[in-house]
Amino acid sequence: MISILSGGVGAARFARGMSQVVDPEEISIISNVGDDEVIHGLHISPDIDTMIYTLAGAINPETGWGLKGETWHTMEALAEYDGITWFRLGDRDLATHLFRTQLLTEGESLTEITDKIRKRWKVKPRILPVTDDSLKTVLYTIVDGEERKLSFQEYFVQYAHRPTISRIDYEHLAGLTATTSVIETLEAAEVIIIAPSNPVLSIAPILAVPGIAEILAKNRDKVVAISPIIAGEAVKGPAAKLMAELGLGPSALGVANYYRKLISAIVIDHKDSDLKEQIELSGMRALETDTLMRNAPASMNLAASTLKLVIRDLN
Ligand code: FO1
Repeated sequence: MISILSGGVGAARFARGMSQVVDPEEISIISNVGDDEVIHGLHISPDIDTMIYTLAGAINPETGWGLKGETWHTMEALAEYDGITWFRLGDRDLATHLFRTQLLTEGESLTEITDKIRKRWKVKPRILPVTDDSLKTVLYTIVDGEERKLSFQEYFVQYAHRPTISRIDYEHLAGLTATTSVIETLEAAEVIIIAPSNPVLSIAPILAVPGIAEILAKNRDKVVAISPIIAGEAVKGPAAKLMAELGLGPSALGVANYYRKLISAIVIDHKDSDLKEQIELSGMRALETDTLMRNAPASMNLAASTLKLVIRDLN
């Protein structure tokens, strides 16, 4: 059984590769929900939807989010009202948000609803939101000498991750719990993989949920991460910029150090071979491979190499 701690686009491409190298029913994806947002009264779960659409082969390949062949009539009509259109919801994608919101209103949990959405798209790996409670990532920036709080999607989409970030926090942590399915799944996992997602934006909210980091630390020999940073740059999004702003070191070494207490091994790109020795001196094994998932075979290769690394460690 393989568990993958996941953010959005990078994690989804990796999970697609993994589901081609092992039985997809052996895979459980533990999804970040810190990016979730309510817009137009609709509950949007971007990381869950990106994962489901990617595994279903329905993702828009250009953006990495939303559906391919999507139409935008609703957004066009909304623009006529001067409504909120900076967060673009495609016509067919809207059905997912309407469905999720309706069932949440009727009292179903995000875990139950995610499973229904997964089945509608005939996706085999289980997709588990890390919590059914509300968990919100918020980012702080300084504007005119004053701290200003941004929601995740305001930072990421509305301001195109341009603001300099001084700190990141998670709202509603008090009293929040991981779901029983997540705890049981992680406890039973033979291998736990931290996907090549943004460590501070996508993985940190999962690790902030009480109990999760403890399970990883306890099973450190089974936990491996894949660096989303190659040669000091993020493949997509602001991972390198944010890690630099937060003083964490925008490199595969920075990623390894960030996860040090939780992982026994890390997969890095060939381009970062000069960092291998330093990572290994910090007490982790490092495997060099091609980590850029430019197409489906590249995702499969990365998944296979990652598995080999942990399985060799376990034997
Ligand atoms: N990302 C954008 O850059 N612009 C958008 O308008 C946008 C809309 C959107 C709608 C539904 C959805 O599931 C995801 C969407 N994303 C959009 C992507 C998303 O907000 C981020 O990529 C993730 O939250 C980061 O993991």
